[in-house]
Amino acid sequence: MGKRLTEDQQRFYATNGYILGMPPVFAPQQVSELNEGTDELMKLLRPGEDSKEIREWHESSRFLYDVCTNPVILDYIEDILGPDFYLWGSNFFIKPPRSNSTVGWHQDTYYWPLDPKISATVWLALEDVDEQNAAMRVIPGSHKVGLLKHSRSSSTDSVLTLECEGGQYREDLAVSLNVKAGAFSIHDDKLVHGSPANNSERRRAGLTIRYSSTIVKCDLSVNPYFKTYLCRGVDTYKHNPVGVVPTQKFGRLERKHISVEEAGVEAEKKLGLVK
Ligand SMILES: O=C(O)CCC(=O)C(=O)O
Repeated sequence: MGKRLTEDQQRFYATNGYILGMPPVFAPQQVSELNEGTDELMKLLRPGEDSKEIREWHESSRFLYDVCTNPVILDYIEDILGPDFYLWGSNFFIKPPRSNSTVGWHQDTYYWPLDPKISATVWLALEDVDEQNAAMRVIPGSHKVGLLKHSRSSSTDSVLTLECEGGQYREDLAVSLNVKAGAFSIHDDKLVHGSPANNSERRRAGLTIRYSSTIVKCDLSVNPYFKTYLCRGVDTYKHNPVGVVPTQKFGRLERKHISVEEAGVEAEKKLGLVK
């Protein structure tokens, strides 16, 4: 038994690469506050920007930093990543009602210049999310097949442009990660996942929070802005720059973090993802 996950749940995660069904970490009143806080962050967006631009703002907004370091969430991550891990990423995936926006099948690890591949993502629901309003879908066990070939998507509706090439995974096995407001799922960085368009009249919104074991090192030549926030344990490796905890409640982050998607094909080559 871990701090929060039973042995069966830990085994399920190891086998399938995801876990859900944990009790909500935020009660209804707190979910309202989460949504109000998210609205405050949205007010900081400039004309032409949308919620996708709110990326790594836990570095500039104490409100978001506190959500990302919620002790109950950290207990779950400790059960998965072990005693020493840091927070480094956060971003929103919001699909308004009747939105064509999709997320193509991908492995997070393809996007991240991180090594070794020992990271996990919390997908925290800001409202009830299910098949009707485009919950995230995952291919159970696909985290074990290794790094898959990705190519740049020509679909204009996909929020992410690097997508797994077809034929490498069993789409027919996909499972919908239905999550109640204030609850969350967790997925492995190598798991194949994506999400369809939101054809419902309900909004669909989630906050993703990314954590890595302290042994994980970022290639700063790809993302020079990478910052870590030790959540639990000790960082004996000291591989990465350490971030400063924000003091203002709501603030923009002017630095743009860079994933392999933005860094382009040169970074893909450098990281050995393509020849
Ligand atoms: O929310 C989604 O549709 C996709 C989220 C995602 O790709 C991720 O959490 O890595």
